[in-house]
Amino acid sequence: MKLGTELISGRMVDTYVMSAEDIAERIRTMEIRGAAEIARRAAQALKEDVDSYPGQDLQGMRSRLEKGRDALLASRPTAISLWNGVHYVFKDTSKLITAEEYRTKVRENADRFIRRSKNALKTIGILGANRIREGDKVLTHCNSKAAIAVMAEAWAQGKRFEVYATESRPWRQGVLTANDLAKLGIPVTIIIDSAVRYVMKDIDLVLVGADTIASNGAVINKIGTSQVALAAHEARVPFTVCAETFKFSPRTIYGELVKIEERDATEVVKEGEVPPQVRVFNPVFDATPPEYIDSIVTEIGVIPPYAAYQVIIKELGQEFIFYED
Ligand code: RUB
Repeated sequence: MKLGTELISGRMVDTYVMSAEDIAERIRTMEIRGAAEIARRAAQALKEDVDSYPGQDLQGMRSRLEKGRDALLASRPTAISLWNGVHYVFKDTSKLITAEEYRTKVRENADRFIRRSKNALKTIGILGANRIREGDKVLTHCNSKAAIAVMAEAWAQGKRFEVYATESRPWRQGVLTANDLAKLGIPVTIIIDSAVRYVMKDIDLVLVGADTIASNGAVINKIGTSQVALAAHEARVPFTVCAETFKFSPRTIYGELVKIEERDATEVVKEGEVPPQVRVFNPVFDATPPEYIDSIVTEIGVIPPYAAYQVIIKELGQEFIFYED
């Protein structure tokens, strides 16, 4: 959609809705969702913005990208993968002096981030599949592509098992999960979120994804995950998280608390369904403490949650944290 015209490099140029801002809006409204997917789409959007920027004005190019970056970062506050992805795109760009160098670097960074993230998903599938045994009953919560990759790989290897998928109110991502699994031929049963403890006695393994993993090993994922973990702990069912290393949060090393997104009341109750004095609280994610987590399947191996700090330092690195050198 054309927005108007703008003076760029001394000439009037038609301007269009910035693709990064457009993608940010689609992320905010959850048209694009899932922690890894939003990060990859954000990186792709920044690459497209730098590609479509007309002219060779480095300052203008930087400002355009930074505007897109800010919109993307503001779109959903909890998933650190989004933050890691966006910052990865700007890695080593601050000292570049020509627009072409900047464009090339942004492109390379974005491509590398997307490639690494997609490869990580495949490796997680292969490593995680070892955790599923013939005849297992697996329970999953929400819709995690990483958890689904594990189940898909185990199924492709010929293991036969079945899955319980929680509905995951209010967005009902469990319906997406059930569809994804059904397409692969995996038997799946949807349960409402409050049925988790009731079915847990029959479950052999819990597999969930993550939006953020803190330096102390706590896993932040879809609201209700910590209740699933508690029920699994009580029933001595291994609770396994499937997450690429871009889900680990360098920011938590500096003591920062993970911001839990709260969304609109109308996602929980329809307008007019309750009188105006009734408050609705709609937190979207929660934190599962490391003591309830058996292991985290990453692309660099299956690790205990307590290894989170080492993963952050080794994989994401100090210089990455301070990308603005
Ligand atoms: C999705 C959710 C997923 C994680 C991991 O929440 O909590 O479990 O994002 O997903 P929402 P993936 O629907 O609010 O984005 O493994 O696909 O990255």
